[in-house]
Amino acid sequence: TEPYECIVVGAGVEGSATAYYLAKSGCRTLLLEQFPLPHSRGSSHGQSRITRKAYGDYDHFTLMMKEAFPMWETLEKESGLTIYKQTGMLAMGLPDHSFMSGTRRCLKKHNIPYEEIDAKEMHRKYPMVSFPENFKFIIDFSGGILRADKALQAYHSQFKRYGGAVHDGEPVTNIYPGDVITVRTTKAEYKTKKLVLAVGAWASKILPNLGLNLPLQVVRISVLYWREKHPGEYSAAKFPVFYQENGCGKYSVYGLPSEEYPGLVKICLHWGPEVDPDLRDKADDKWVTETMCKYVSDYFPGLVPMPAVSESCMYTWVPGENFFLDCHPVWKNIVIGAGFSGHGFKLAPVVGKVLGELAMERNLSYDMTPFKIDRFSPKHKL
Ligand code: PYC
Repeated sequence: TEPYECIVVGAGVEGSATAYYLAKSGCRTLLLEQFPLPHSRGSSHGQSRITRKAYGDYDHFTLMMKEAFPMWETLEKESGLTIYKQTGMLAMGLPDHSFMSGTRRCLKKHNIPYEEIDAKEMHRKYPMVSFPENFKFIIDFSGGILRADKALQAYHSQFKRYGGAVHDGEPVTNIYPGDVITVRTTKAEYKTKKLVLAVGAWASKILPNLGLNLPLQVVRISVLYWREKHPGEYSAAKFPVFYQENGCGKYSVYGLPSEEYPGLVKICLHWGPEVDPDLRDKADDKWVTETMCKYVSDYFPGLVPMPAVSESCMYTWVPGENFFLDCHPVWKNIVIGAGFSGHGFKLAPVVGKVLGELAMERNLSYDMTPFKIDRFSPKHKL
């Protein structure tokens, strides 16, 4: 049979967005996923993710988010599914904290509507939380919730509608690079002209086989849900999503209103123990729960300070939190998307577009300097 024009490995949100972009651009594409879909073993499962334009000092992510918002809207229209719910996004901290000053500067520079309030106004608007008096609060009005499960469903349905094929429950066992790449799985052998690897936490295991030893660290995230003492007090109608850089010492904290499970608010530490992605739930995360119990008890008087539900997820962390979006340094027809560092979901439409542009050798929509593979070690040993 004719080789595929492109194979995308990994049907998490980044791979699925890439496959969608490729199929929509007329490229004959196969999307391979190791687990039967849908599954909760990677980093794209669950029902909610934060979206926002506030991005500290990262101008390039704010610019990408300006395009991601209308792209999510297009996906909603195409699929008929509701993915985004606006709640606003609250950033809090000391006024001169780098995330606060960076966010203020960046939102102003890019003409993004926001409001900055002091503790008194904060207490008037959101009496259900109690942060220190010397804190400032920035509300990015664009912020809100992305319904993660609906987003994946929409990408898969639209990818298929544009002619793409999804083979799930089919792990890749070998990749043989060349002008035509051979991809062997547990079930078949495929030929393709272009390959996109968007394998999430498994990048740490797969990329070294292609000579790439990137600084990727996989951590387990405890996704914790806390019960409201008065049901509805932290509902999306009353309370926004929030992100507090360094909310717990060197670790950040984020949260979403009681929306996904009625009566339960999602508040999590933005870090966790290092894990092997195949042994995710073996990690000892007691310290994470203890840290978060104290945080919730200190700042959320309306929540029971013991988690009611605990789920798990993984981040694939890169120092500096810029992703890898680049071609393999030797085999240019292998495109890599990796290291989404716990903040990639909201950016998936743009990531998918850029990885698709790299695969199709199109002009790139963004300056890709921050995302280059060789930024850590220009000379890869291959
Ligand atoms: O990027 O806003 C974010 C985020 C929150 C939790 C994980 N990532």
